[in-house]
Amino acid sequence: MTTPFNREKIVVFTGAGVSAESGLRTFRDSDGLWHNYSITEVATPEAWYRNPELVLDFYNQRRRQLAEVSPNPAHEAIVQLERRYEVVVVTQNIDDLHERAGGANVIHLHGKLTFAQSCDDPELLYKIGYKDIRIGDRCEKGSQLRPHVVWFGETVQNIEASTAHIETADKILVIGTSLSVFPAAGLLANSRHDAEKVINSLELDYVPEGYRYLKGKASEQVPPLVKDWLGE
Ligand code: BV8
Repeated sequence: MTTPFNREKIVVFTGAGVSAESGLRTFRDSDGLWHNYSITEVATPEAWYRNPELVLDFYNQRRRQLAEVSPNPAHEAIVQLERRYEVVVVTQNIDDLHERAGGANVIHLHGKLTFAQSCDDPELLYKIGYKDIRIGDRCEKGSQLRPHVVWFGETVQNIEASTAHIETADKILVIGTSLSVFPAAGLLANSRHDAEKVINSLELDYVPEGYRYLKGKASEQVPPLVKDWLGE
């Protein structure tokens, strides 16, 4: 039962697959990012210390590409849910497509490509949009800037806030993730037993217990589900 003031809550948990049709490569699909680079070369602190130029170039390329792409119908459909529900997007993605689609409440677990971070003080963040980060770009305390991205072996952000939202959600919609990265994927275990759970993906190694599986492309599967949830 919903009233204007205590609308039902939906948590939308997304991974790289929600942005695939916008033209951003996923990680583990056949043409995925990790097939051209190994994680240990570009997405770990050790990679940064070993070869910062390679790491900066990896993220500069992705940031430049992000400037050229747009949200797709899946991102846009998620925003439509805000007409009737309290919607919280918890994303593993570092792109800004949920925000550019108009999402009001987007929580990033693995950082944001459009921000740079001080190497000395991780709290020091600088909005850089789609600009490159170069060796020699420094924070106000004089240390080198790095991508504001959670690398493997680094602490994931916003875990507490995300857990609190998932625990109180009436519906959980998972889109475009292989659920292979932790602790992010483990957050879904906090959902209420009686919450409605739907997962969309092109393919899945396993369908999590209690989830209805919408197999197919996000831009084809998510808009009809949203229309159904909006009673249209
Ligand atoms: C931590 C930012 C410790 C960088 C990312 C062994 C077992 C379990 C865990 C571990 C382990 N060994 C190590 C770990 C921990 C490790 C981990 O999980 N490793 C994995 C690889 C096993 N985790 C960590 O290191 C985390 N930190 O644990 O710290 C710690 C503890 C205490 C104190 C201090 C430290 C940090 C992990 C964060 C890493 N950073 N991203 C960047 O983006 O460059 S992770 C990266 O993978 C992205 O965030 C991405 O989102 C995420 C998950 O991938 P997906 O989004 O799911 O993408 P994927 O390609 O895998 O799947 C795409 C899906 O979409 C597929 O299902 C496909 O079918 C579908 N799809 C494709 N197209 C479409 C589609 N669906 C719909 N429509 C389409 N069109």
